Amino acid sequence: MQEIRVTNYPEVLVDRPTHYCPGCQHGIAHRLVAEALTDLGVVDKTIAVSSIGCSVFLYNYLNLDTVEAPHGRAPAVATGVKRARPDAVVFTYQGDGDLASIGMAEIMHCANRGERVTVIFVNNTVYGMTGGQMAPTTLVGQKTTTCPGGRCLEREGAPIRMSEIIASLGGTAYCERVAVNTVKNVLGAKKAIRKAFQYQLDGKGFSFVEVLSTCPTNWRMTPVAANERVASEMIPYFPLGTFKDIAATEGA
Ligand SMILES: Cc1ncc(C[n+]2csc(CCOP(=O)(O)OP(=O)(O)O)c2C)c(N)n1
Ligand code: SF4
Repeated sequence: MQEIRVTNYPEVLVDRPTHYCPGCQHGIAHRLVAEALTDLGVVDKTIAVSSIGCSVFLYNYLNLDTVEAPHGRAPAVATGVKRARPDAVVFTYQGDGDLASIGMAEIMHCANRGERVTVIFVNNTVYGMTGGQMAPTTLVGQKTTTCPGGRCLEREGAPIRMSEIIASLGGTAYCERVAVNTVKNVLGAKKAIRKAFQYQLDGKGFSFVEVLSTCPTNWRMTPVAANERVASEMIPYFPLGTFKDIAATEGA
């Protein structure tokens, strides 16, 4: 079989085989982060904080100084890194199990304090790495290994919409939810990620981008069907858009 090599990628993105499953969109999110940092010319002063989940190996794909945080604690680790190195561009990269479950307290307080860090939140509605258990973001009726009959509203409550919560906190400067299921949405996601880093560089406050993402393996779907599910099931419940932009409210 002929090997297909992609060559027009930013230097900070490492040329190596991926461990992500076919159709997983973590790779697209990695590339968009790499492009945004490259466009802004801040690769050399960026420190990533990777979390626990399928993206635990973020440092294998992005040639950046990286700190590995315990499960859910990336916003607390990023707080320490940024306060120790205020000139660095600091970001966390977290899944929905990591950020919205075990790490719920850390993300809330980090945003509320207005830490000058950026959070890339990859929401695929399951715990991917550990075998597809129910996450706080699992949709009502969605079958997972811990709710094989589907998430039940009465029993497990409604899926948590993190962007809406983060936008309500005083320290948040910018909060947007994006998807990478179409070319148009990928371009929108790139713009949002770049803007989030720009706000950090401008010292505006905490910036947060939620990326709706697929997990074909644990959704038990083909990559194509999983991509279609983003539009048919995820976006109706997790609407795309800007939930807070301090520049808009300041008239800047
Ligand atoms: C303290 C602790 N509890 C539980 C785990 C097991 N664990 C590893 S990854 C993970 C869930 C990750 O899911 P998510 O954050 O949604 O990321 P994804 O794998 O879907 O990208 C869990 C529960 C752990 N590593 N450490
Ligand atoms: S298990 Fe899901 S989130 Fe993890 S690499 Fe595979 S598709 Fe991606």
